[in-house]
Amino acid sequence: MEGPVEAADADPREAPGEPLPPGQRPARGWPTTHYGPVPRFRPERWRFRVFGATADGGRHEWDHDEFTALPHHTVTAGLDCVTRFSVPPCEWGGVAARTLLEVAPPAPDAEHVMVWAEYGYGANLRMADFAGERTLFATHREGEPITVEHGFPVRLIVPGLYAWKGPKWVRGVEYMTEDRRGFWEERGYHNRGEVRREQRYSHQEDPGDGPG
Ligand SMILES: Nc1nc2c(c(=O)[nH]1)N[C@H]1C(S)=C(S)[C@@H](COP(=O)(O)O)O[C@H]1N2
Ligand SMILES: [Mo]
Repeated sequence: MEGPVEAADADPREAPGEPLPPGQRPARGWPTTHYGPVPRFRPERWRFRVFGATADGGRHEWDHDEFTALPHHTVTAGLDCVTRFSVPPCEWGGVAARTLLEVAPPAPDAEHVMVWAEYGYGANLRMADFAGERTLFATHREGEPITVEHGFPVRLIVPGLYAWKGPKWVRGVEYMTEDRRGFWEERGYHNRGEVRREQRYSHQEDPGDGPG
């Protein structure tokens, strides 16, 4: 049975020193974890795109100056890798997913999104998780621009979900009327990935958790 859709942002770790989520251990420093090479940022070519099931059927596009001029929000959150290390909470700054939903509204039946990064990496999210008030397209960490290894110019932070749900080097968001698995979700990770519930692997999915 599909339960009521609640955002995963009830992450208790809003402050440093909170206990780690179940099954996690502290990371040493801040490791760099990703599949494939680190992309080069070309500001003149870079665009952030919102497309798919938009309210007006069109697509929205921002260059780097336009994207970074969108309203700035901060969120305190850690990173929880499904391979069991956790990076303690820190302050992220950037563009709230809710801001994007306001300036580029989705069609009413768009209940899922795919967040696309360089090289075709994508992570699918429920619209309810994407629209959580702490979901952030981070450009800054502790007031400094994030480094290229950690996702410059833009990475997604989704408090409460495992960190693979937060692509680094984001290039766009696709609003979807039907769910589709992203890069790691196709390779055995859980379609939802909620940290509190240790939703690590696809074999743990209940009916309704994934597109099948
Ligand atoms: N584009 C892209 N984003 C990605 C990944 C990736 O392979 N490609 N890996 C994810 C995983 S599994 C983790 S744990 C975090 C790690 O972020 P960090 O390197 O900043 O610690 O990035 C996530 N974002
Ligand atoms: Mo990860």
